[in-house]
Amino acid sequence: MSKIYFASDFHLGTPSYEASLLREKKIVRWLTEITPDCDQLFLLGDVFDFWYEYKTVVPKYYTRLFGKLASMTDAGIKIYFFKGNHDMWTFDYLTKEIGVEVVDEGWEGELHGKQFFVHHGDALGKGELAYKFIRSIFRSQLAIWLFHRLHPNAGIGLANYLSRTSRKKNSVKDELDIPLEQEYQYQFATDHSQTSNTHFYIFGHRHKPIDVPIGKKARLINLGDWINKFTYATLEEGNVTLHTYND
Ligand SMILES: [Mn+2]
Repeated sequence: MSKIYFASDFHLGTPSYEASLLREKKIVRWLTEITPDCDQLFLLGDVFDFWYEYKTVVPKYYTRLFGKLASMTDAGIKIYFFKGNHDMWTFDYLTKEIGVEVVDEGWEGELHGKQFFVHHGDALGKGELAYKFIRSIFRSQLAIWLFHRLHPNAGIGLANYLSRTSRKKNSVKDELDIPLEQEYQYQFATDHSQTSNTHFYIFGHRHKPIDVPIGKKARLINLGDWINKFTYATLEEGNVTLHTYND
């Protein structure tokens, strides 16, 4: 029986080259294990702690992950690669070389007869106006054009610095044990479900594994992360469940 898999927030590249490489190998072991029954794979963003591709240059890391993902797409597995806030500068390299479909914002559609709303999970809903403003600048053609002008050693150095700063800020937020009703992803799904027939809201970004009902017929799932939680979700026979990978 084929399954659909969801995972998010690997943040490869952090906190150090060595630690990231160990996690990358673990991710690849997981991908090898799921390949026999994996029909589609949704990677919900922040796969990389930083990603940027120049016209002729990409960061010189992640060969194991790329090789594994390429062999999966070669075998006919559909892979969606969502842009997170750490790897929004994903252009056509991953599509061309690895064969994944890059998703710019969110994905809505039917899977196994159920309606899905899938998103990295940042910049949803009404709040976070300052963040949304910065996000739109970073995603602008002008920012991309300017970054393209920098030598990769300078550009990637700067970006790694910015990425680290952003993660420190976010990881403080992660630790906050705020009540569910105050989680903006929960608020967003609750509002959204009033006027839609969505069954499953699947998000990453918060690094906080969550599986809760939204109203009477929907559920919100946050995928957690692969920094220290190693959590992922599966869709099997119309039902989504959260799992932890232990190897
Ligand atoms: Mn994120």
